[in-house]
Amino acid sequence: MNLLTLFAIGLERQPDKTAIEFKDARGPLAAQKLTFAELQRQVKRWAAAYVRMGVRKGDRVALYLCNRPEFVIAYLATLEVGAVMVPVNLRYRRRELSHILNDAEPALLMIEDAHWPVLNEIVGIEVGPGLTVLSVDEAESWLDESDDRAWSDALRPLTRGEDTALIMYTSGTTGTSKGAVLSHNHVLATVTGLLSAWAWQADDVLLLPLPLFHTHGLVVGLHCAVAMGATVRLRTGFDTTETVETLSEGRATLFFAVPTIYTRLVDALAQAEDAPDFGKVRLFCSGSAPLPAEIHNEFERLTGKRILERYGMTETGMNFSNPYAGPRVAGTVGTPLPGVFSRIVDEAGQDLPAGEEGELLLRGSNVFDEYWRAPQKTAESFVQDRLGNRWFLTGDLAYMDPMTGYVTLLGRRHELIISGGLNIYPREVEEMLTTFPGIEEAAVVGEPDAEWGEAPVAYLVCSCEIDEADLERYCRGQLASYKLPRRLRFVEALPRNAMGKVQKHMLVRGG
Ligand code: MCA
Ligand code: AMP
Repeated sequence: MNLLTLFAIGLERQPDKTAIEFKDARGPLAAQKLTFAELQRQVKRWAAAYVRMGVRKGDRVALYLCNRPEFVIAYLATLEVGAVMVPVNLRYRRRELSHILNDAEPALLMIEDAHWPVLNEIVGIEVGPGLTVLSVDEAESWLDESDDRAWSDALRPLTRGEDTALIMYTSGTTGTSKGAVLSHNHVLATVTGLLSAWAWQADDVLLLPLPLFHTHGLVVGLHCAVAMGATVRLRTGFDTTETVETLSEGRATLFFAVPTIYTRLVDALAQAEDAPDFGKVRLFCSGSAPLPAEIHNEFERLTGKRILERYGMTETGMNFSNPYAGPRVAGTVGTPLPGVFSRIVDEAGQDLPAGEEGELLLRGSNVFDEYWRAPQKTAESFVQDRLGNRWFLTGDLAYMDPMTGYVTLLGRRHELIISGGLNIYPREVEEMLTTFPGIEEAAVVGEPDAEWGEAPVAYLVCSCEIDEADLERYCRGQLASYKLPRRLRFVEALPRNAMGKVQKHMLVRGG
């Protein structure tokens, strides 16, 4: 089986049903509706165009797109021709984009018109000239009339479960992001696990404001919906008012979000005159970062709905979930999803008894096999047990309740900062800061933040006075703006241990 054979079930069931209902949260894109049959027709057209342009099985097709129907079409067409989709975070700027394009070496990059300036700066300079770049805003100019009829199921190359479907870039501890290689089977494991664990139904309607370039929006949201033949109300981003309206009007049965979104909803609902009626929503899910117990309980008080918290990773898809029918415990991520095996081990890699804190290790058909072209990073990320099973070292510290088996995540072994569900690796920001004239050393740490969960703060050692406005302008040109330090602290020296290593724990305030 591959993802297309799973998606065909939804399509066969109800071709005339709306697959995607799209609305731009704040921008100029026109609202659209696509039935399953129309989606399939467009996918075939685009698949024919891809092949005409030389895309072959195993080639990478990168998507640098906001949430819009063309994202879904471009992705499914990629699978249709046996190619591999590489989603690129839309907030990424020149430096991050160049890295991914050089690393993944896509044959094709799909963009929007607004991205031509940055592409013109890098293609043929920082990125090889062999890359074909197409704007989805100009699709009618690069689609041929012949594409309407050129593609048929018979042309679809044989795609096995073990073939790669996605390469998803995840922030790297080394300062640059690395690509997690996910096969059809890996993604299928997560999707089929969630379809049963969360009781997905064909008449579900998912309100999805999360970006399709991350696992949460793409795999947990879009894939499950298409596989089930359910409708997605796709939004370009999160808007509090529109979300409350849609949910109160009973136009969604499912809502998936990150904790920052629930915090904003709680703030808005607490100020509203009337209690909202979210009666039609059968499931609110939260993931990607820890949901504060206070928000969990407050949301239930305001709406009568208990959020289901779950835990996943780009490398593994979804791993743990609170139960659909059963107690949803605030501050926990529940128990392993079907087919997921876990262990909690000490520093020496020895299994710990339930109730003790250690690193969480995972194994299962959802767990990726390797990072793209990075055998060393792959080797460092797995350990083998005596039976030869490979366990993925998640870097997440966890504790399992001995009575219930529910797992609580306690933090991360490494320095990762999670801001509003987005990962920030301090090393990447530090390396960029020290390229600014006058900054000699930089240390970036996460500090608690009421809205974002955590926010990056930079400690800087400088050889001259720094103009903060200049520095901000410089940083904005280099990195996605959510990674920019929220505060700068100028210090004489960074605290270091005898080995010369920066003692970051001495810098963290309020932790
Ligand atoms: C936006 N900004 C942020 C963040 N998001 N700053 C810090 N942290 C953030 N998360 C900044 C922008 O850079 C911009 O800065 C300003 O806020 C306004 O941008 P805007 O797009 O309007 O922001 P927003 O719409 O309010 O976005 C907040 C958000 C969004 C809705 C919470 O961040 C979001 O959708 N987060 C979810 C990401 C996600 O799906 N993560 C899942 C990863 P400036 O104005 O200075 O330019 S997958 C995963 O983690 C695993 C596998 C799992 O378990 O799911
Ligand atoms: P990513 O690297 O974007 O795939 O993010 C994966 C990381 O997000 C995990 O390793 C966890 O640290 C974190 N994460 C995901 N879901 C949760 C959750 N429900 N609670 C706490 N952390 C989470």
